[in-house]
Amino acid sequence: MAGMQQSHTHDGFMQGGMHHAIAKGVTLDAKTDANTHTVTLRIGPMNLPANTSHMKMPQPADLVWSIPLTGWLLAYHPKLVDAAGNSVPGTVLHHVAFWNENRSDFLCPNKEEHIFGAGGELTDWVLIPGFGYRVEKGDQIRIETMIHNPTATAYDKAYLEVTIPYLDDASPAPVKNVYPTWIDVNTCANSSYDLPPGPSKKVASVPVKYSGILLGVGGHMHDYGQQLTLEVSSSKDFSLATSNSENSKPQISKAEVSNGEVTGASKSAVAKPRVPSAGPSDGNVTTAETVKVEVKKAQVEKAEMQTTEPSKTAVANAEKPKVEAAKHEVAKTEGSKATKPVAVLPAKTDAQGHLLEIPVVTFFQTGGYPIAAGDKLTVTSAYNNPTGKLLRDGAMGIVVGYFVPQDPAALNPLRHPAKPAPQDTHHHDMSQVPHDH
Ligand SMILES: [Cu+2]
Repeated sequence: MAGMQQSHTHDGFMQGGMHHAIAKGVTLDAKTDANTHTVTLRIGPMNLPANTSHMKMPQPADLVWSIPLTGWLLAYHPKLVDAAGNSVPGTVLHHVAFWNENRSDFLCPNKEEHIFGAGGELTDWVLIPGFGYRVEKGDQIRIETMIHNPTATAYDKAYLEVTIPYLDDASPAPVKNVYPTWIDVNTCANSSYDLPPGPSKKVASVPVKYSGILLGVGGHMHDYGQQLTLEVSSSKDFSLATSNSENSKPQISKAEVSNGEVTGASKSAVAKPRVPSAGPSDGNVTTAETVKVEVKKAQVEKAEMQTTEPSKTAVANAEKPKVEAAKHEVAKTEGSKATKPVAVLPAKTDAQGHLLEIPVVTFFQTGGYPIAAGDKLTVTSAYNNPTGKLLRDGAMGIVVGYFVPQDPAALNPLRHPAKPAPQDTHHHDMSQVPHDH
């Protein structure tokens, strides 16, 4: 039937290597309201029997949203509802990931650009005034959805709804391009990793090839997640980094966070970045750096998984997660590199360790967190798995940020034609494909 024509399954980076039965009849409905400049995506219906792991749960096939406009997507507001519109708890969403098949990721060019993601925490990606994600009409956005139900309540006909405000090219206010930044403890490979019992930490670094600023970061973890940490290593002999590393003092002191939104005074006292073209109020391009946009394998340094003491700063069961500043500016130095904390994101979980929320920390109020070409971003993912068992593909640790390049054109060459969709009938076991035509 028609629904199957729209869907196809890649070995996506979120669920690559895992083989799930395909849930029947899950479709994507996209409504564009030109008056309110809002797209509403609705994925469903999904049936969620109680106490069912993601491996046992039939999963929606990948769905493709064809972008209906040329302009900018400004924010992503996800929620789960049932057929009657009642709220369904976010914890049944294992994760959802939006990938632009027409662009390569700037940190991991082997991947598609990951434009939006959410898990049980249902992070609400708020609008950042003056910034948006550039899309062109016809861009193919592949949507991977994975569900599970760790609760004792069954949910029938649940829908994932994502509301996306946009501006099109006819809009009077120009918008600066912002790029999703996906810093994964599994580097540029599939995001899932095996979660050992007890406390564990996984660390990885990725080099950045472009100078610019981070406007904010959030994160994605699974159940039993405790904390994500992002650090930047600046090369002292890089002129931009040198000036910044001496001036910027990120102090994210106890911003109150609710529903993923920083509601209190976020005192991220980051020094004004010396990134002339990337500041929100300055559109002049004064420096054009040499940009290499070769789509090569990203050079990624991977750290071994190691079991360690539980992080003292994790406040996994606190009523309100506090975004605490790391106590020192320079955590460590290695050769000419100085490592500085960018953000600490403590996970909020329920009494059983199910993930409820990961905070979002924003820097745009203070001009953004400066990143220089050649810097290295390091992400650390801390878990505490109380089940006593190794959980296969049980964990993810991803810090997701918004990056504004110093040279707005630098990332344009990452655009490319979408790969043709594979024919499902040739690649998949037909027993897992609905035969409802
Ligand atoms: Cu995930």
